[in-house]
Amino acid sequence: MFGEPGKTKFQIDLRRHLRGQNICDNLIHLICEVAEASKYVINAVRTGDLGVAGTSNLYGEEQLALDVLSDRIIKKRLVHSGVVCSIASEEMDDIYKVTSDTNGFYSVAYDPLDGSSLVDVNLAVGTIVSIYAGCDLFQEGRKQVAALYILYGPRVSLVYSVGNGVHEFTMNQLMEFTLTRENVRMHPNGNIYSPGGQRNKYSPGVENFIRHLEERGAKLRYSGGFVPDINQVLMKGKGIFMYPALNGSPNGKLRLLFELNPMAYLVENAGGSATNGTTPILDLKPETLDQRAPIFIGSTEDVMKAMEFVNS
Ligand code: AFP
Repeated sequence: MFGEPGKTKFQIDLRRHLRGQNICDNLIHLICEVAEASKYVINAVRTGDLGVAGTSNLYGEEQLALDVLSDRIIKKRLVHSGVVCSIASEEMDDIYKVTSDTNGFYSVAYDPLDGSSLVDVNLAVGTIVSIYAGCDLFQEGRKQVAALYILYGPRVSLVYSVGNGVHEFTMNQLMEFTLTRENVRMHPNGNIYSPGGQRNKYSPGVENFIRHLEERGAKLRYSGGFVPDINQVLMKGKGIFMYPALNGSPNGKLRLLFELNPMAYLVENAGGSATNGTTPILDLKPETLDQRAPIFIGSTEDVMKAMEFVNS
């Protein structure tokens, strides 16, 4: 797709690749602005203060300084991008209205530093971004026009889709994102599983599903970070991540706007599936900012099998 003369795939930078996606310039600009902001988040993660910021977010969770700092970095970039009308962040209590101008503008829902509690034990964390056309952030996930994440691991990678395949970029020594995987595809089933939450709170159906996976020889792979755990399933092209309903938490833990919709959009665009156990994640109607849902996401046959067990 990008066999430019004299350029190998690995020299294709993010902006050049986006220009080949038949999307409007404002969306290209917005995605590149998020990529630029991630460079400042990286610096904060690598060198920032882990002290508690002293504030708490919508969910009553204490905000680490890094959460607050990362949120400030990304929000500032979005506000000044000139193409965003509404912003929602997992770290903000309400939607932030940038402008009432809606012509050609976008709405962005993001988790600035998902898994931030893992930074002080040096595990991978990430930024998750969901983009809609117009100013309504309560659209079904299937109406996203783009979704991306940046994974701050041993290497820094950026994975995006605008509905035309899923593509991975890796940051080089000049802090440029260059293409490393194009049109990532999921196999119909896999041999790894990521079981979120506490197993003693699983339903019998989920317990039986996990036993089925283990009898099939599947291996448990779970870091506690949504971005690295999903990235593993996506880049290996197989397997399933789940954060199911738990006894006492019927909607699980993960947030629909900031975590589930963008990851479901990416995995479906790679040929995988994502469901809450009965309905595709992307078809759920968001009603509130803090809405949560159970999730089974990854290889389609594994997700379908999970639904069989959960609904048996
Ligand atoms: P934090 O952002 O509070 O660290 O939570 C991370 C997360 O939302 C998501 O990244 C993980 O998949 C999930 O929580 C892990 O939750 P458990 O620790 O309950 O398995």
